[in-house]
Amino acid sequence: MAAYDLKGKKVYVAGHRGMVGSAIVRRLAAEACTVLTATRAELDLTRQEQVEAWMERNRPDAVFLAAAKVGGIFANDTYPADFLYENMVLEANIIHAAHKVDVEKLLFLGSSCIYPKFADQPIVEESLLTGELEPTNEWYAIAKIAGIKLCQAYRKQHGNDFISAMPTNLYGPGDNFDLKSSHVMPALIRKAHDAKMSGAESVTVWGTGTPRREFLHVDDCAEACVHLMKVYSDFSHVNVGSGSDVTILELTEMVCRAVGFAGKIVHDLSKPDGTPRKLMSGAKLQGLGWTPKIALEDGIAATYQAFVDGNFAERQHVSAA
Ligand code: GFB
Repeated sequence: MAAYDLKGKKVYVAGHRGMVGSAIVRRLAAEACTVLTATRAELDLTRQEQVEAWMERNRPDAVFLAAAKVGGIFANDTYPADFLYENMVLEANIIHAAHKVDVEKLLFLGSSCIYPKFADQPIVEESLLTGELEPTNEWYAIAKIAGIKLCQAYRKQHGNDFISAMPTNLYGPGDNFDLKSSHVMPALIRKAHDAKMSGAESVTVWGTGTPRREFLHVDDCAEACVHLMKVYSDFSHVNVGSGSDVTILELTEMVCRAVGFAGKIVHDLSKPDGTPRKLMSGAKLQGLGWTPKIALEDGIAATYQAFVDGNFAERQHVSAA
């Protein structure tokens, strides 16, 4: 398989303000390429004419499609229309426009929730579309499956070198710490931190704490995406994970240790558990020469530090205004 060289290339990162897109931009600083970005005010990715005009003007050689409407289990379950519509439209706009301006290579980012709720573990890429989806996030999953299929369809019909990567549950700097819309990791960091600061006796965890999740630091994910962009060119999507999972209760205990909160953990059983387990097989990506580097405990400690620094910077900003 011929390697794709990023040297001298114009590389568009769609979604550069998000956690994944910003990590890809950080990682691309080590490559001899020019990174292109556009803010939401400059380019609304849900408007087809704007996307096509921007692509025509800027003519990127390569595209990382990291733009998406994302959220945790509660947001996914509460706003199904937003998650389905916005993701389908923006990925269709970008992929079609990339085809029209002859983008040499495009990497589309999906999610491990594309797989059936009760898929055999660890989940191999071939499990796609072999069973019912998890109801709390089927809308987002359907949009992401459509993205994979678009890349495959443009490869099959037009020969475009469009590939897809399916990351597991990601965390790291730049995450969303809003308790209603966030994923579990930033939510637990915020809750444990607030409990420590206020001297509260307990933190509340949604659901039973028994679901298992696989977590990957976003810098590892960015590294994997750049690696795939360089070495992979084929029809199938590729899983991007850490290779091991923990229960939500174990995760809560790890976060509490990192934050320094020693109180009780209580459960809010009115909130959903979601899928019982989604540990992906990383065999395909390993076979392509990539393994993750950041251990979960180290990643949590670094993310907590970034959260504290961000909170501090925000307070300084407010008091200076
Ligand atoms: O991270 P999370 O929202 O996403 O939730 P999913 C993971 C697990 O953590 C669920 C539990 O069992 C939650 O009930 N949990 C415990 C919490 N406490 C909390 C909390 O305070 N906040 C949150 N958010 N969860 C999402 C999908 O599924 O994962 C998306 O909805 C996407 O489509 C993303 O695939 C990666 O892993 O359940």
